[in-house]
Amino acid sequence: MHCDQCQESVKGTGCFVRGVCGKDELTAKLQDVLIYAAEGIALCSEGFEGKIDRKYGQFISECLFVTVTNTNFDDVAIVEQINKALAMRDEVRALAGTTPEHDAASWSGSTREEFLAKALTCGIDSLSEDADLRSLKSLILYGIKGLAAYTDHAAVLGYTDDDIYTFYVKGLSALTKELPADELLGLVLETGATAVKAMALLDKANTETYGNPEITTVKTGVGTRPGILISGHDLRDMEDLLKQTEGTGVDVYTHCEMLPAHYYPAFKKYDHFVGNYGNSWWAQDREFESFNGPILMTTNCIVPVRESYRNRMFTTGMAGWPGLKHIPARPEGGSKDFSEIIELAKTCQAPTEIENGEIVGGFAHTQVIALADKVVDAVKSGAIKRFVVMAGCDGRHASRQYYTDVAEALPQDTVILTAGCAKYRYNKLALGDIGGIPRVLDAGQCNDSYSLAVIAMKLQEVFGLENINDLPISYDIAWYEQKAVTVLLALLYLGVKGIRLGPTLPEFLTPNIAAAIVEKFDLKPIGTVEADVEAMMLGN
Ligand code: SF4
Ligand code: SF3
Repeated sequence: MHCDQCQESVKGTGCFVRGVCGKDELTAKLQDVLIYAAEGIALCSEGFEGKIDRKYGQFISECLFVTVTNTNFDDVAIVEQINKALAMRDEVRALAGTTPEHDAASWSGSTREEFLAKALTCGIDSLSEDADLRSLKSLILYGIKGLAAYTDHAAVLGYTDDDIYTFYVKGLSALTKELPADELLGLVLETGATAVKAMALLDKANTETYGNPEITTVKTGVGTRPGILISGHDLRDMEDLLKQTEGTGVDVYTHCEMLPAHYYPAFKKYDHFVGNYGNSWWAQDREFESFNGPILMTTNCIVPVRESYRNRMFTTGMAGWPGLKHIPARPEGGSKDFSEIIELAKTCQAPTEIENGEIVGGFAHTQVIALADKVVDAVKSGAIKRFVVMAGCDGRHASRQYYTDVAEALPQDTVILTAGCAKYRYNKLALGDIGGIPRVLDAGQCNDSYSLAVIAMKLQEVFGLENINDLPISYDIAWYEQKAVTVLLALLYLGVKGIRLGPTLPEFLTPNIAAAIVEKFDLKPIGTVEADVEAMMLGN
């Protein structure tokens, strides 16, 4: 195996023997083959000038999502997905009536062993013999993986954008071709453009389905009834679970990236939707243990499952862990069936309390724009000197203490705009408010980073500025998995310059490619807390 797609990859090399995330060699290889099978569908779709049928586009979203860090570790499920992908590829090829030259369009296999043998020739090292070209292709692939996850969430709610599927064809088939660096760089930017489309689509899907997020206070303590803990990013699963638990005597709690579900008007009517339990994904093993009741993982991030809660943990959608019960997809027009989880919850003890406080959030673009007058007045009067966007992912490394320290070190006249699980590094600190505006404005999940871009564009309009970089906004982004790569590419595409990225720059960027991106976009690695806070306050 060779995997370097996340921030926690083994330094200097990527993961070769076993992932730091817990992904073993066989799973990693099967995931490579699944990507290769998706590339085959893309290649065969070129015959239709990229106008891929939605059925295939949506299926590619799912294949890519399966391979996002910490989503699916279940070899049986991945083998099944590869077989489906090969069948789809053959279907598309037959419709096109021609077979592209590349092996991805024609190889065959059906067993786990055949797929593992295939993996020897189709991992990330096969993308190119040239390290810089391979680096650019990796950036495109990881960007597409992240946007595929967002596109899948939107599709679950019935929202699609054919341009995104058309880009899958272009972007994924490009990975199988020898292309010059400038063409690949163009595709990197196109990935950013498509990332914006995917996030805008998901924003529309979420807000039209569940309403616009509103300022909300979420409790972090527990009640006396048994509970179900739901994690990941899938709001439709949240809806199904809340409906099915109503009147059962079972409470529902969010974990990690599901916290923002509390901000949506559609979910506020449920009295048994009581609060958020715990912190960001990497602390889940301890928190799932003390939760006492069933846990439902709707997407990433799963960490290696402990025996103590294995028999009360479930996956659904693209998520998977070997041996865990997987709740099947919802039938056309119907709902998923969570009755087994609910019955199990009734037999469990109430959660053990690990904290008892509050988190305030719900500052997606509509809510912030509703406060625009107040915000603009505060900027004009000097009460707010600067906004610092600290969105992105959280992770295990101690070096991420940097983000807590920056949040604490920023002057009182700054406001932090956040989204994604990165927020857990500072969203429980008592950072106060500025004339009633909290100093941490949480827009929601990682995909809601789109909201932060919308807010920036709105402020640019209100202040009559020509350039988005003239706003008093600094960007200090944390990344971990591929959705954060997508968010970063989206921000770069929107013209945002001077972003700080940490805790380290991606391993998959070679020095040459990193230097090219740094020069073009003024992207910078994080430095010390003191130096970065000082520089940001000076607009650097
Ligand atoms: Fe390593 Fe990250 Fe890949 Fe897991 S996802 S194998 S930690 S690079
Ligand atoms: Fe977090 Fe996994 Fe990326 Fe959605 S839950 S942001 S890391």
